Amino acid sequence: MTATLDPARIAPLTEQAPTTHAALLTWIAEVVELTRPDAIHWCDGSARERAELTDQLVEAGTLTRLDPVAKPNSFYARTDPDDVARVEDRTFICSVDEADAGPTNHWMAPAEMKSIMTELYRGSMRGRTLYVIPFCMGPLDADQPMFGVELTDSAYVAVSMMIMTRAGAEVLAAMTARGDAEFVPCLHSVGAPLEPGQQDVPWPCNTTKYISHFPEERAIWSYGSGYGGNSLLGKKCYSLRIASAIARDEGWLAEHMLILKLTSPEGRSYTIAAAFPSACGKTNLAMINPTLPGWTAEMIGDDIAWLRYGDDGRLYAVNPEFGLFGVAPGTGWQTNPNAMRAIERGNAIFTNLALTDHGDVWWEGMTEQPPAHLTDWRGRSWTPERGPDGGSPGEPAAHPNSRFCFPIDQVPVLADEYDSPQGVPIDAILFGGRRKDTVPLVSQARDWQHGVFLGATLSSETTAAATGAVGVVRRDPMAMLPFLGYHVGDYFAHWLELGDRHPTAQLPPVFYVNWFRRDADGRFLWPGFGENARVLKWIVERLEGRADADETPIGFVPTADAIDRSGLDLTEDAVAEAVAYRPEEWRAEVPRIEEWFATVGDRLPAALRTELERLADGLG
Ligand code: GTP
Ligand code: SPV
Ligand code: MN
Repeated sequence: MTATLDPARIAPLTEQAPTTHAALLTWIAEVVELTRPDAIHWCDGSARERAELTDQLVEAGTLTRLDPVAKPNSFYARTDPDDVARVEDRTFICSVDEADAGPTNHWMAPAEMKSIMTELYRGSMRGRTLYVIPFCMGPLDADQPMFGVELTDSAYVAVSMMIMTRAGAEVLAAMTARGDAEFVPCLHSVGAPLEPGQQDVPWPCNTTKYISHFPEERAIWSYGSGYGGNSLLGKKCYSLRIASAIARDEGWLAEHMLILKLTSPEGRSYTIAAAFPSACGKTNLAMINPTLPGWTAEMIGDDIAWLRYGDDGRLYAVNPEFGLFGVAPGTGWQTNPNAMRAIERGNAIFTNLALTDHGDVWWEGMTEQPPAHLTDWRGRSWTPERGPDGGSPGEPAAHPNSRFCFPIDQVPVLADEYDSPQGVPIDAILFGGRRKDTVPLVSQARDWQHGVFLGATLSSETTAAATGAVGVVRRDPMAMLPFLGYHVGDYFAHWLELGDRHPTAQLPPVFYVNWFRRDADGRFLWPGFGENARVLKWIVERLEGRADADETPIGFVPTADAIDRSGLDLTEDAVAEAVAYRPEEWRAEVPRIEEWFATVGDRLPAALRTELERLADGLG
């Protein structure tokens, strides 16, 4: 429902609102007063609404409709070239006390941030429509549904949030029915007001960007960017940064993890939660098409997991999201056929890919050979030989952080439990990173404390998922470095003490994987993707107490013959290279871990220092 606003009078807003939720109406009135939109639209989440909004976005030049036969009901968006990824240097945790944001977050005092952003928001929605998006992270029939409301002046954000979250009229009704339920207010503006008669640009945004979180207040203010994690505020901002602060207070975990259900040829099922940094393989593992006969894999989540205790003392995982916002490059019929099938079903929004001459999309890795001609992600004519007009020959046609976005129920291997309000009990936790060397294909922690140490010292090369340099090794604790809502040392303590939060706690075994180790010529030592099922098989055999391993100072490492090579064109020596534990590499790693722990400072739990000493002693 859209209503035009008289800027001098807020009353029509509340009179026409499809809710009586008092706190929500008060907040919206304040935002309208401040940002001065021309109209307000209450998102109901209907198919008709999606058609209206996508039509408008096509008209505005933000979206291009793709060929309806190849990609039904699907659209393509090209962003401003300066708005292509999360902006970690513009992301702030505005805790009351600076010390609570910790050494890994940018901080500003809440009052100071609010005064700066209030001035930015003043009149920032002029000439635009304010979209009200009531949403729920996780199932609506949970004991405690996790509500949020995003107010945004971007229709692209509105249609994307409708895919990524449970959102619309049903959520609003549930909020009202629960006696004006509490919700996380999420304010977003692209920061590009329009003067009367001013022509809009296809991708409005602002060079000034702030992605701000108020963890005590449980509120989010975002300004200046229309891109993914910066603007779809239910995702990283709510479900990780704010939720991690809630989880600490309530005794659970909000993690950057995929959730995967695996069934062995004997019919035994196991559920795995795995934390890898951005663009390090979560979506691909979540949708794995196992190459080992008899194994099946089903997806529950591909990016975020909320882990809470069940009555039995096990950790149960819920995927708070309702859609996928996945890295496109590298996704093809060979690597991720399940994603390709999901995309073929349509209803997708693609961002920063290349366009074919037939109104379809293409990206590096989709097919071995690119089409003879494309329009690249910046709208330039592109050929495989010359690259883009005005650019250089090697330049990719799709941006390395280009993304597909589609509803979760289009995943052909979706597990029935994906929508379960109780979640699914977790049998193993995996950590993983992108390392050329040092870290073996797979290893197993000795116990929970050692597992927390592996997570706390996780390292990975930076990727295009965030702005800044790519390929630089950094510590990315539990793959949460950019997503922690509080002090990293307190977060480690929370993980270590998790077992004390339930009388019969049964914490799962922890493993550490690295699909990205390379040989001297820079080639991957391990084929990855569907072949990762062989590593999962070893993990399952460890859970069942059946697989061989060597005990080393970094934990249990498989013997080369413990990894199933049947049907794989790889020698045992090659597998030995991939799984090798090399003490000299780890000796070089110890001072890097020491340096990282020094950064964490005096809130580093002593148990982690003990684990580091144990590693150093073991290495001799
Ligand atoms: P975010 O959505 O940013 O959190 O990323 P993600 O962790 O879901 O990563 P994703 O699965 O999208 O993979 C990122 C990139 O790594 C893609 O280009 C993949 O093709 C590539 N990749 C994923 N799994 C493997 C693997 O097993 N081996 C190799 N070599 N590459 C992989
Ligand atoms: C990530 O960067 O980890 C993502 C993409 O999953 S974004 O939604 O932009 O955060
Ligand atoms: Mn992610």
